[in-house]
Amino acid sequence: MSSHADGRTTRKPRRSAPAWARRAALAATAAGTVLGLLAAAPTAGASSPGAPTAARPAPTVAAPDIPVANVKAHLSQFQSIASANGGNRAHGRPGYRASVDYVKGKLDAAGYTTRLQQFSTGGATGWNLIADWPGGDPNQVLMAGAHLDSVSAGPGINDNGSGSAGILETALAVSRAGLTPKKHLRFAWWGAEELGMRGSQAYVNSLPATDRSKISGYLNFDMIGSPNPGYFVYDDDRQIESTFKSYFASINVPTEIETEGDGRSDHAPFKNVGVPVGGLFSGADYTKTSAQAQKWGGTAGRPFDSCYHRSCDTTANLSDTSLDRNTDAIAYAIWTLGGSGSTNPPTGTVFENAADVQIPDAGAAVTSAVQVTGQTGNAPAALQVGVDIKHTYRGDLVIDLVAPDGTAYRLKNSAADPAPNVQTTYTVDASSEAANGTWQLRVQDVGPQDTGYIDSWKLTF
Ligand code: DTR
Ligand code: CA
Ligand code: ZN
Ligand code: ZN
Repeated sequence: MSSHADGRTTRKPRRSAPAWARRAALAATAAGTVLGLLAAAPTAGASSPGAPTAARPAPTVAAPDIPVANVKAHLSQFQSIASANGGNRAHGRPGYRASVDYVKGKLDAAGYTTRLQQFSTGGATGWNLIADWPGGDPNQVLMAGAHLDSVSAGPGINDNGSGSAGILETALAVSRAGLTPKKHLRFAWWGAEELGMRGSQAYVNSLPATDRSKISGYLNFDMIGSPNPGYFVYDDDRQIESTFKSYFASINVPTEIETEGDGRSDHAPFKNVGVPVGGLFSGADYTKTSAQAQKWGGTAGRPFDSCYHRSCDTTANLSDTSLDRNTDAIAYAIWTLGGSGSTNPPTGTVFENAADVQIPDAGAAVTSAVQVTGQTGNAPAALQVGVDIKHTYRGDLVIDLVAPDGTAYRLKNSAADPAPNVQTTYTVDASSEAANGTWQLRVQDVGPQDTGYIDSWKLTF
């Protein structure tokens, strides 16, 4: 337990080993891609630039078990918001914007770069909330999305508070883990889906073709907590589909292909422009068959969600099991499809500075420089920035890479993240920068209490 001048106290939750261990085995086998946080192992004493060093790959890490209680806490917030705003969270009503503000506040505190995209439809103003996790290859963007609006008839807790809360808690888990995936992660909460996917369509329409082609996959989550649940997997992109199927196979839950889905949720605008899509669905107002009840439990002859688009779509209209399984599947897909960064030591020339630089508590930024020489042309589009900072509360730290011409690239935002140390490798698109010159790592501690120092950092060309 540590305490801070502002009264913050932090206790690191203990992680349940068995579930985590099971997922570690899954991540290492089923998906064929393993996940590693590449912790650059600083070379003792090497401070002269240019001395080639190789980073040792860190052990692979599996996706975390997302606590379903955290997901339900977000749903309770959505319920309270609806209750305080006319009973719904519909497009054009105050409950929708209040829902956006709640989600945005959580993400800003967790170190995401967020933005609101405004659009008009149905005679009212709507907003999409877009949240980028700093780092990762900007040319390979993995997106996860869910519509945040409800129908006007009710609070929309399953449709689609469940998907919205599921990707929110997964995004917060990414922050808690300090994940540095190979791909750039982007999360999105859509407006006006119930009017016909208007928010997600506005987003896709706003994307230049070059940016669309950078989206390696869009994962959609619309209704993932239905009270009489089915476990449906979208069958659009084979890799995404098999990733989700691998997860459910690992927990011995059979799945079916989602056949109703085409065109019926926010993946449609992405699919229509050629982006690989996938997602999960627990069923709406059509009826669960006897065969389905045999494999999934629940009640045959009844709808998967009998409160679909009704006022009874409240926090009482949920299956915790469905919510838990589907949210864990979301995390597994983000960790797996997001990629690990290389688990092999980076090749190329390494420029390192291992001199310790003290970071003043809640004070001015400090810098550590490396002199890059002997390179030709510009820096790479996937420049590897290995960082080793010892600090007792990494959430206090803001970290930038500063190119020789002064251009700053944000590597890490401050966040409510009590874990110690930043020992990871960031990937930066520095292709517009001349390689040779003085590069700097700039670090600022913006939070009271807790101190630390730059132990070492390196650039690999
Ligand atoms: N249109 C969605 C509910 C819905 C119905 N079928 C599917 C299939 C796949 C995803 C979502 C849906 C809504 O009412 O928000
Ligand atoms: Ca869980
Ligand atoms: Zn709906
Ligand atoms: Zn929906």
